[in-house]
This record gives sequence, structure tokens and C-alpha cells, in this order.
Amino acid sequence: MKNPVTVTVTGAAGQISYSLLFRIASGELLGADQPIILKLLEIPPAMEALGGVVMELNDLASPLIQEIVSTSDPDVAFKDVEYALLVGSRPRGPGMERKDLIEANAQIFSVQGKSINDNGNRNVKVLVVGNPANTNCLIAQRNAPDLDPRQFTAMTRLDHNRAVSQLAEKTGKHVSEVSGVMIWGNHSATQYPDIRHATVDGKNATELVDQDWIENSFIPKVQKRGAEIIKARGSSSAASAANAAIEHMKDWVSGSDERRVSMAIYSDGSYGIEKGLFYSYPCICAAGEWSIEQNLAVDSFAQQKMADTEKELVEERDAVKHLLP
Ligand code: NAX
Repeated sequence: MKNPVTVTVTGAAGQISYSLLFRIASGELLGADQPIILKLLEIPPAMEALGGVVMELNDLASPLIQEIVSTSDPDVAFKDVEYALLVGSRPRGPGMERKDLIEANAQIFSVQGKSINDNGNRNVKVLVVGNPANTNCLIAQRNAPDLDPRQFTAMTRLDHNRAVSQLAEKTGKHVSEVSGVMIWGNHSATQYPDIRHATVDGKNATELVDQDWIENSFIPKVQKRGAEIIKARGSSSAASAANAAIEHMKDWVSGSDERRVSMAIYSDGSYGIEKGLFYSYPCICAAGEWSIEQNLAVDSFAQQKMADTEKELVEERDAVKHLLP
């Protein structure tokens, strides 16, 4: 049996975690032979509800879970963490402007970034899910000066999967026949879901659909899928978000087998995007590392879309500039 590893999940009493934690416990994240110490972070008012989640986790009688620590202290939650899934964040309250929301979350992610820096394993891998995910990730990373910025990522895998699903539906093919889709930029309504280099059943996707569908149906549908789900379900996507979080982390750890995946990662300036922003790029994962796929052709339409979403990320960063170390 392998030595146990520490996985920390924040927002552990929330909707996404209610799906995520049970899949982690069943080995879907790190494999069926990897014992886990699960550390769960919540805010004090949610600790009672978290107690209920812990009872259910115990009732799995999972052979993989070695220990469960539930706490409202980030330093306890991030002690020795190797895989940190930052799901919890402050939701928008009544009368709250977007700027207030970004600021409120900046406080949370400053504390968590610092705590991961001070308490986590030196090889920790961090995935930020809580919104605004890209900017929350930037804040956490900037507060963790002793760690490599490449250890921080934010989630656009759900957007990626939504794009795959839409393209499969439109072309009448199974999702397994779709490959090469990618998401550029922010996990928000400015993101650019891009099928210019995708294939469906081996054929170039852009030859199977027309530009009008791409611009006026596909892109807005993927950008606004979250809102569509809230309208239908009465609450935001949870199980599909948990699934995307598992896939993001699993590919990062175990490799994506040369499949293109979308991850918001520390920009090194590739494709002319400002260095240091957390921007979603097409990535390939291998040997526990991600790398940006380079030299994909960019036309003027794509260039504009990539710049629009970059602009939003710059604005979000500037809104919290005074809080960045
Ligand atoms: P919930 O409101 O159900 O759960 C969030 C949990 O986080 C709550 O239990 C809350 O008490 C906890 N929390 C708040 N502040 C905390 C802190 N400082 N430390 C620890 N825990 C804290 O939201 P849920 O539906 O689970 O969504 C979680 C986050 O994911 C939201 O920000 C949501 O917007 C975001 N999403 C991101 C997605 C992505 O693709 N990147 C997609 C799904 C989702 O919308």
C-alpha cells in the first residue's frame, strides 16, 4: 500500500463538494490504490453542516480514507497538503457589485495562498474552482512567494467539457469523437471557446459547422451555460463542476495522454497574453506538469476574442491591485 497523501478541499459543506468529496473517497482522483488524508475547510457557520458531510463520508467505510480533519482554520487545513482544491468562495450577496465580490474573495484567497505557502507540501498542486476563479487563483499565487507559480491553476475544464458536448450534439456524433476543443481566457462570459483546431470523427470541426453557428450559437451557449443551468435547476452546476475538477487534477497528475485540455494557468506571455495573468490556454499534461500548446494559428476573429477576455482579467486584477503583495 502507498503512503497516504493529503488532499484539502475548501467549501467542503457546499454543493460542489457534496459531489466532489465522495468521488475523491472512491479513488477517482488519485487512483484506487492511493490512501488519502482528507482535510476539509469551512467557515464557522457551516461547521455543523460539514459535520453531516463527514458522517456520510465515514459511512462510505472507504478503504482509501485514512483520516478526515474538518476545520475552520486554514493553517490546519493546509498542513502538508499535496493536492488543494479551493472550491469555497464568497457568493455575491444582495446589492453587492462585482468589484465588492472580487475584493471579498481577494481577502479569502490571500489568506489561503499564504497558508498554503507556509504549511503545504513543497510540491503542492492547487486548483481554484471558487469564482472569480482566475483572479482568485492569481491572488492565492501572489501570496505564495515560496512556491512556483506553475503550481497554481484555475478551472476552465467545465467550460471545455460544455464545448465538447455542444459540438458533439450539433454534429450528431458522440463526445468521444470530438477532440482538440479549447477555452481561452477567463472562466466568465468573456471566455473564448475555440473549435478552429478541433476535429470530430477525424474531420476538421470548422468544415462541419458554419461560422454563424459558431459565433451566434456555440460561443454564447458555452459562455452562458452556467446561467442556463441556474435558471432550469434553481441552483448552479455542481455535479458537472465536481467532475471537471476531478478531470483537471487527474490529468495534471497522471497526464492527458497527448489530449488537449483547457486549464487556466500562469501566463508566460504565450500568444501575446500579459505575463502573470491566470489565463486559460490549450495544454498538454505529462509527468505531473502542464505545458501550453504553442504555435496554433490565430486568425483575426480569434485574436479579438482572446484580447477581450484578457482585458477582463486585467480589469479584475487591477480591482484588487492594492491587495496584491
Ligand atoms: P456553495 O455556496 O454551495 O458552497 C460554497 C461553500 O464555500 C459554502 O459552504 C461556504 O460556507 C464555503 N466558504 C465560503 N467562504 C469560505 C472560506 N473562506 N473558506 C472555506 N469555505 C468557505 O457553492 P458551490 O455551488 O459549491 O460553488 C462553489 C464555487 O464554485 C462558487 O464560487 C461557484 O461560483 C464556483 N463555480 C466555479 C466553476 C468553474 O468552472 N470554475 C463552475 C461551478 C461553480 O459555479
